Amino acid sequence: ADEMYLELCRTILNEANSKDDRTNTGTYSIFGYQMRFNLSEGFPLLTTKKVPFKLIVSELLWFIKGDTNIKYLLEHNNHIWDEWAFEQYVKSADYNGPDMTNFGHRILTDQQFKAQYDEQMSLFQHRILNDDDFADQYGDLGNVYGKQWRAFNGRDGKVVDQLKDVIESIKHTPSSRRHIVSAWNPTEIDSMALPPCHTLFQFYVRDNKLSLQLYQRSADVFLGVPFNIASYALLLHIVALECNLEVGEFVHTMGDAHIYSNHIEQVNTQLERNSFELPNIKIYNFTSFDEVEVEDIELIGYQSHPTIKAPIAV
Ligand code: THF
Repeated sequence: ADEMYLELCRTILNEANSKDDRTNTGTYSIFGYQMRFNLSEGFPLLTTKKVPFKLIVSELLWFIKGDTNIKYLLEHNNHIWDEWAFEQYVKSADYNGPDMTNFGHRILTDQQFKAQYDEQMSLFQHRILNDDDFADQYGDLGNVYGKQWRAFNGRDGKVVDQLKDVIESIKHTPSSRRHIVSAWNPTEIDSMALPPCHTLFQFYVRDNKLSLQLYQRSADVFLGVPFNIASYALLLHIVALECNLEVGEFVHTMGDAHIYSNHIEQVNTQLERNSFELPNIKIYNFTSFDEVEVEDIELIGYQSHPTIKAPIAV
């Protein structure tokens, strides 16, 4: 798995041109790329840096439950979506602390501001966890993945549980070419904290094996992609278990695949490392795809190089 990923990094470093982006961080970007992971060879969690698997699990289970409020993530010590909820809060009339405009950039260069930000963020997290009304109002990211997967709003008030429906269709018409879940709802893009990066996925069944392909419109190769690979591989395991199928391949197709200019050093560090053997996963007490809990998922035999820290672009 690492080889596939490191090859993507090398390709971007060798071929990409610099490109401006929404976050004003600057990226090296290519358009159109595909990786394939055969899940029978092991679970594709990168070993050339430590990837926090627990965070991937709680984020995926949060999507599967149809939840869009970061409260669940905070209860699981998962902070990967905090900035997007915080951004909505500090832009609202209810926020009256120090000015947080452009916090994503300012925390990188201004120590004094970073201290103010940390304090405000910690107050914010505390309130999300302890004040239900506040959490309802400011913990919610809008109509993001969980909403689209489980309750996609369609024509004439029709609400579609795409994930449940696709599982039914895999069970009843495995050979179908319509096993699709779309997180991209054009009528609701303006009501999301961030339009979905993982736009659409499709399942495929052959020889009793279930495969999944993801189309990701925008791929943050250093921080996001290692999460995304493991997350969809885990989703494939869960759906395969639900449908009584073996796991096949995870195919990862990307649109704008980019390395942020402030991640280049980190990528070079990772490129110098040799991979370890892949871990495996086990899912215990399985009853139904949407009743899996964090404790039911075990990662076995994960050996990795150390973490490589990098700032997230907001
Ligand atoms: N925004 C950007 N710029 N990149 C993304 O990958 C991204 N995501 C989600 C939403 N917006 C995004 C959030 N996913 C980390 C990993 C995934 C994220 C957000 C943050 C991250 O910082 N990972 C660290 C560890 C973090 C920790 O330990 O708390 C790492 O080293 O892997 C696209 O899915």
